Amino acid sequence: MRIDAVELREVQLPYRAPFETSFGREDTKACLLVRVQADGVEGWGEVPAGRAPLYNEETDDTAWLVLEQFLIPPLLGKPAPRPEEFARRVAHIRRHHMAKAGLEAALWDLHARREGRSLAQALGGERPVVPVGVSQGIEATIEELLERIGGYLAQGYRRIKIKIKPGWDIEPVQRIRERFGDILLQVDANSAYDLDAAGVFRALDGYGLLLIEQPLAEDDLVDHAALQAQLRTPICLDESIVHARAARAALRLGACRIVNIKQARVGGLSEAVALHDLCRAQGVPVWCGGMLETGIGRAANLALASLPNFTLPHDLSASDRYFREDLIDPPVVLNPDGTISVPKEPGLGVRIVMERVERATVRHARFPA
Ligand code: OSB
Ligand code: MG
Repeated sequence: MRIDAVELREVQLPYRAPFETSFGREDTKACLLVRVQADGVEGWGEVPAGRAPLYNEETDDTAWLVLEQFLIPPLLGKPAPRPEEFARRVAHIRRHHMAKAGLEAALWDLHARREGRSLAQALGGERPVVPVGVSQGIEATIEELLERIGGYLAQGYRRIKIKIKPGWDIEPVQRIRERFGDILLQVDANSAYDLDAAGVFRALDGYGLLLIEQPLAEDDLVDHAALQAQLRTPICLDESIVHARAARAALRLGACRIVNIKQARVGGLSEAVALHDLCRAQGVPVWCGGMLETGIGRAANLALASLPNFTLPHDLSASDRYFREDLIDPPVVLNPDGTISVPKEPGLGVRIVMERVERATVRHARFPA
């Protein structure tokens, strides 16, 4: 299977509602789509970097540059490498994990489609459906927050995660508990605090949260360990876990008890599977995080979440939680029992609607062999 061309697109898709975290507020999804074409078969991947380097150091522009200059050229006209082999070949290029992950996902899709098996099967997934929740951003008022959460619970979501930041932490949690009782609830600070704020987390410790996600700086495992020692609630790391080795260090230090896995953050699905396996061997539960992906990136995340150690509810919601119109049809839907079904068709297993992709495209380039 010789690679004939790789296509890059930057797409923009309005969110149904603005999404605010401790690092910023956005009302439009911006990401790259990668399409690999080889012998009449194609594979798709998503690079969920976004416009500004706020979640990590990457942006759509940096990812475009690294893909165009370093990741795509060695592939053109050559046999399509197995995704694990691709990951080994680009390991010497430092960071740029999301750029690598998008191209690797396209190679997984390509090979799985050609073999007629689903991506979930190719990755070693076992679950036909996965439990999911909603990640709820910061709102202008607590009343609006409660109204949104009430809506999600009514739709059947069984776990709520709220974004927190200094000044928006204990009170929203307390009011959610008052209004909705014993629901599965967790918080995500996206690194907005330092250890001087340990008192906030000791207070949150009394609310029976499933976990506290990334309270402190991305590169500060030592302080996370100091904080975890003061809490009963498990700390879960997201931004800090940039590859499987980071998780090994975090677990050895006692910096977390749960790991959020995002294939884009760790540089690809191969590394994500390695991270899953490492956590499984140590008895550490994992769940699948999200980057508000379009249906294309979400299909890859769903396949990954079907692996056996993905036991906690995921940040994978139905298409209509994110967009009025997703790039795939049929859209991702929530099952009545609060799960989402893992695609079974070959590859990503979703139908990409090209006219919607074209309409969302703001930049396009095709790199032929
Ligand atoms: O920290 O998990 C995060 C979205 C953008 C950047 C960071 C994060 C998130 C989410 C979205 O929480 C979860 C989802 O995709 O549903
Ligand atoms: Mg997070």
